[in-house]
Amino acid sequence: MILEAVKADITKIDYVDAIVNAANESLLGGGGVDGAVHRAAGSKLLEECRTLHGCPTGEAKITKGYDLPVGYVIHTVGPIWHGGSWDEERLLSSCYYNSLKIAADRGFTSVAFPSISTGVYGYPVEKAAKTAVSTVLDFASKEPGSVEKVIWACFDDRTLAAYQAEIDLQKGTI
Ligand code: AR6
Repeated sequence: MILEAVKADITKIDYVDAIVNAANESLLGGGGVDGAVHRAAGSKLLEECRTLHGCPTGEAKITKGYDLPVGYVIHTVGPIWHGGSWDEERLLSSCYYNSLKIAADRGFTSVAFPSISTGVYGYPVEKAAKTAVSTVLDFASKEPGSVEKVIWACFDDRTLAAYQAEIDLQKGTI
């Protein structure tokens, strides 16, 4: 498994099979990365999302990418941070695991994630990065040979530094 953190607008990434959207349970759009994904994909994305009837926190659903440079968007709903005692870590981990499961089932080999939950939803970025990287490595050990490359598209330097540090730390342990 190749893990990379890059500073990028995820809607511009054109070299993966799918990008992941940090959505809300309605799947009908919002601000942050969700707003950017819907703007870049065009109104057909919202039309398809309406047919999905929402998505519970921690789960994921797939749509086409429409006007995006990638073919597919995997929409997942991260937890809102309430201090850490409300199952946030397990739910964030589920977002990554379920998104990768969908990707693997479709035969995708590369996926780009945003920093799920660390914007409007308030999850501390260092904690989120730890859970994100460990879940991806756990997935790779359970489903070897499926998804080969995972990229985090980070919007700012602090987020990039957090994911880069976790990748360096956890890659050293396997
Ligand atoms: N590319 C990559 N990262 C981005 C982009 C982009 N174009 N735009 C923002 N980010 P957020 P959440 C970063 O708030 O915390 C929405 O309204 C951002 O700087 O997008 O999971 C949904 O509808 C931050 O580092 O997602 C939900 O209601 C990260 O993406 C809610 O926000 C996540 O920030 C979800 O909140």
